[in-house]
Amino acid sequence: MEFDFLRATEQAALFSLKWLGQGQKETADEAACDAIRGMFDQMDMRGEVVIGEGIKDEAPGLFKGEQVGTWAEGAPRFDIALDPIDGTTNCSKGLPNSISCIAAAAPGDGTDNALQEIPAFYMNKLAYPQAVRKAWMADPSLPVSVEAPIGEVLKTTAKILNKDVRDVVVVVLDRPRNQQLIDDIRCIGAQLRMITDGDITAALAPALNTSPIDIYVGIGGSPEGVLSAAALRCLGGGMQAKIWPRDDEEKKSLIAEGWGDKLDKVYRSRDLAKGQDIFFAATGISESPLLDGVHVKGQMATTHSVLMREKSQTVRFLTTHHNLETKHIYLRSSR
Ligand code: FBP
Repeated sequence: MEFDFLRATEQAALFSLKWLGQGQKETADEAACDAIRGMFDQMDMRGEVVIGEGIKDEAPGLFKGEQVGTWAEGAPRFDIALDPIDGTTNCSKGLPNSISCIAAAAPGDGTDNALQEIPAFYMNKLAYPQAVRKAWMADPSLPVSVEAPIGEVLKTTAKILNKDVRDVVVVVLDRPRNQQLIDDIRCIGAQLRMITDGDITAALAPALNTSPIDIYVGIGGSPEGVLSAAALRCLGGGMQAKIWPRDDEEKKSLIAEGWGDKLDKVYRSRDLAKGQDIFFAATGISESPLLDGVHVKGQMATTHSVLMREKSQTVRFLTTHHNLETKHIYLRSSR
């Protein structure tokens, strides 16, 4: 079953590729959605989208509440979070850092969703490597917290990783709302790498042995936060996140919807991705710190993907060669 989630992100990457660099982000997103839906239609599961698209920019998408899979009797139940393209702007400009990704988690016996829906646009996030998570779990008084001053977080991280603060590499989404954070990181002398879009790969990077990035911090999309949390649970890294209302209007509407008592809550990865049997699959569209992009030569396309499972913490990186003359991409639109 988990390989079918990977096939879905592969299909999305392949089918949206013709839009890479073409300046039409909605069309690219639509293509990726069509390919994911098409693959879901083939899958014997009872899936429900709990985190879909559309909330941030009214993108065409797979929406919350949509039932996917065959829903055959006895088929496994999954709550699904997905981002058919994270980094749609990057994809439309042909810039690095666009991926297609899906997280799936089997709900437990309780009534709660296995993947936590967050009705706010943004969360303030802090993602860190396994060593930092373990040190913090052993001593929760350490200032490894999305609420702690960033200087303290970076000094503590440096100590745990046995580095100087100036060698700690921090990624932040380049947005005015993150400016104070950016100034503080510069002031403390850590290495700053800003990204224009696509903060799922940035949040996963600290937990990858292959990446020079130690910390991802700052305010980015909430759905992306839940997807990152699911993957970090598979990778053994950690994340904390707090709802960040954009303005008073959003704050009021969150309170009116009954989220008032959650505005001060610090969500850990296991609060955002709390199901049993969590999978995370992603395929690169353009190259990123997590995955290389799709390469095409004549009729052959090569995709680079990752498939992870929380239960065993097995992380598979897959390079797949597709013969475009014989490959069938299942699409919902041509069902
Ligand atoms: P999209 O691909 O949906 O456009 O998201 C890109 C992204 O950069 C996310 O990775 C990030 O979490 C979010 O947008 C930040 O939101 P905003 O662009 O509104 O600051």
